[in-house]
Amino acid sequence: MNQVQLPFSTVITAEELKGFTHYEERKLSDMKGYFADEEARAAMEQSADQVVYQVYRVEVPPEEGELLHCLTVIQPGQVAGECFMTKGHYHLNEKCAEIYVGVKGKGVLLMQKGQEVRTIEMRENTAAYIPAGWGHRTINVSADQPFVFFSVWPGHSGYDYQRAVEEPFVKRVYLRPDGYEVK
Ligand code: S6P
Ligand code: ZN
Repeated sequence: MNQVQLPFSTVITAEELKGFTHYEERKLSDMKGYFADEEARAAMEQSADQVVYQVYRVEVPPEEGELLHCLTVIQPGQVAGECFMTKGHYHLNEKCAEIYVGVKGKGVLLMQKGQEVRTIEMRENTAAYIPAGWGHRTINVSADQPFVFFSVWPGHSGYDYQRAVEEPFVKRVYLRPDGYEVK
């Protein structure tokens, strides 16, 4: 039976989602195999197991008709020049789209469907639409500021992280003296 969902609100800030009920963080040690230079990642983890990104979310039933939402904070940093990023995933339900809204900083939203790859640069107030069926990952392209964004997606989307491992994103994002490069 569906949980009774009463109206509620949270407050989006540049640091966290005030009123969040669940917090998750991904450190360098959780990102084994995700960066191109695995040796560099392992060496960084040994010297300091930095937080790469944090996710603040509110408990909502993961069911059709509900809207899951959260705030992601990606810290500034690079592994051998490759910018800190999320693991990235597909949604199990290929009919579920997603919306990202930039809150602070500068990021790149990388999307992939088959051989097709698209990127959207995100800043504060950018509202980006991830169509159903596209794998998605976000990358912080600032040298020194966190990249923060808010996401909303259908409750029955599900997650497929394994697919993003088996069909890895074909583009990577590197910090450059004059900005960033997607290659
Ligand atoms: C969920 C949405 C985001 C990510 C978050 C962390 O559908 O796309 O909230 O979960 O940015 O990324 P990842 O790839 O570790 O889930
Ligand atoms: Zn998603």
